[in-house]
Amino acid sequence: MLIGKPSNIRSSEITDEEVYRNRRQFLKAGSLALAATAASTFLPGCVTNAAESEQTAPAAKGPYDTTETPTPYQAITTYNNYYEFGAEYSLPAKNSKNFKTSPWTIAVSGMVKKPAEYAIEDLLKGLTAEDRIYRMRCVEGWSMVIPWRGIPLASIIKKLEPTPSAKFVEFKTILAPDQMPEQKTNLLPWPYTEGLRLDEAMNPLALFATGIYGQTILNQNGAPIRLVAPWKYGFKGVKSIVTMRFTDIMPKNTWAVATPSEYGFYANVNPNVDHPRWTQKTERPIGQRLTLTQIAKGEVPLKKTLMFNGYADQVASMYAGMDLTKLF
Ligand SMILES: Nc1nc2c(c(=O)[nH]1)N[C@H]1C(S)=C(S)[C@@H](COP(=O)(O)O)O[C@H]1N2
Ligand SMILES: [Mo]
Repeated sequence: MLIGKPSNIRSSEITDEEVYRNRRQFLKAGSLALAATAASTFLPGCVTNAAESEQTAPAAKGPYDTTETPTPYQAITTYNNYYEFGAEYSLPAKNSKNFKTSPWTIAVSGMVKKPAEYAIEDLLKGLTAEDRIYRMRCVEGWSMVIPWRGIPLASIIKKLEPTPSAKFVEFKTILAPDQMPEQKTNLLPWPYTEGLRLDEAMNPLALFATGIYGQTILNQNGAPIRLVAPWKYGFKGVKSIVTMRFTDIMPKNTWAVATPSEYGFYANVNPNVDHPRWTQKTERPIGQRLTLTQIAKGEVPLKKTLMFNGYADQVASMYAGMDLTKLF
């Protein structure tokens, strides 16, 4: 998400990414060449390399997994959108280091039979986390492939027993200005708020994620628990959730409140509906390996964005008859 023009941010952000990719390429090329000539020599340069690739990408196994190559763990954990910790992609990893995620409670309220303030352990007790490799697409035009570990949101909601009148569920991020520097400013209306229609929340794709690459989710990615709805733009994925409220009125989500002409409630990934200031037809995968020529020429390969981010088979029926150019 972004307030200014993407071009304002892109140049600096691309530089960081490219410096990183470039360095990896040199490390890799260097270690391979050395390994070929002196196979038994200890290579100090490779230590960093090994540490960086410690998290090996899992292979697609389940029916919901994409077979696309996961984005490197390093990129997933250093290129983040989490405005509470800074409005630049590199800042959340730096500014969220001391964020306290335990003890953690989630307050459940509204049209539900089991409202309570739950310790996260109690809310998740008896439920099984699953590994899912999902494509993720940000409204700003970048994408990642993330191996999540998470609890299907449907199983949490079933346990809470919404009443028949509940049509939506609203989620809020923690309000902790003492720990989240940007919450002391009016960069956005705090706390960050998102919502789903109840049928969307019950869709088997929706997760409450607690891990990435089989590791406990890091603070910059929304620890201890965040929403993942891969057919929607990234901003729906509200992080560090402390409330779930069941309601019959469509929740007012943060970005739709902040910039209603640009962002709506549904936020379904849709290559046919441009953002008022830029296209949604293509996307730029983060962490892709570029050649030095591509870097020099600033040619970043783009991918075609798919309707519902490629999840049409699982989700399109939920929007039958809706005008998605108006309900964006
Ligand atoms: N609380 C909170 N949640 C948030 C955001 C935010 O600024 N604050 N940014 C959103 C946006 S725009 C995106 S693209 C995703 C990015 O998640 P990631 O950094 O784990 O990739 O988080 C979403 N969740
Ligand atoms: Mo985003």
